[in-house]
Amino acid sequence: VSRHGSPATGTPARLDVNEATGRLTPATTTFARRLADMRGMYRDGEAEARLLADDPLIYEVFQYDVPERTGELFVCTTVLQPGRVGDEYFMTKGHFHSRRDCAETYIGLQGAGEVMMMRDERCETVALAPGTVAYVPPHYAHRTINTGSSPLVFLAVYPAQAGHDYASIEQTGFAARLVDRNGTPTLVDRLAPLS
Ligand code: PAN
Ligand code: ZN
Repeated sequence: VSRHGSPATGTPARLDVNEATGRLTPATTTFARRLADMRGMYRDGEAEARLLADDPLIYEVFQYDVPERTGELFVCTTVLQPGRVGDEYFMTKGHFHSRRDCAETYIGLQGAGEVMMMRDERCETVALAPGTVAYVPPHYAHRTINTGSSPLVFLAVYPAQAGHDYASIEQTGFAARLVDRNGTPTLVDRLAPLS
């Protein structure tokens, strides 16, 4: 999936965000990730295999592209569906920025979830909901997790030169996972036994 489409011209623009659906207009790149696009990222392989029969939509991204040069900002929305693979909540793939010195902000619009951030194999989470902003500092890998029962919608703004390093996360994952333990989102080690 290509992360970037044709860049907008860099002229003043007004973007409309539909806070209910998460759709950003105009968006010059949109992409969706289904479970099959993130095989192996959830802990419970049997639950994953069962769900793959239907291959549910996990999330969609609507992005307004700008030239990828220093000083420009990408703006995009993400709509992350509610659900679980086994006891693990639906989540984004997650990534480091290729340019590790680039930060990001997430602005919550709908639903409830957590942003997991990791540096040097240590994970922490920050809650994301309407009216909150999660700040992702430089050097932190980041992934969003929907702990609610409706879509989690948020707006992201990040430097145009940031780039996305998915490979590091595909190889080793995050050091922690967010799982449902009797209805409570609980942070566990990535290798914690299945409940
Ligand atoms: C976000 C994410 C978006 C989808 O826009 O790209 O939520 O997650 P993945 O990129 O991990 O699939 C962002 O952090 N951009 O830099
Ligand atoms: Zn990012």
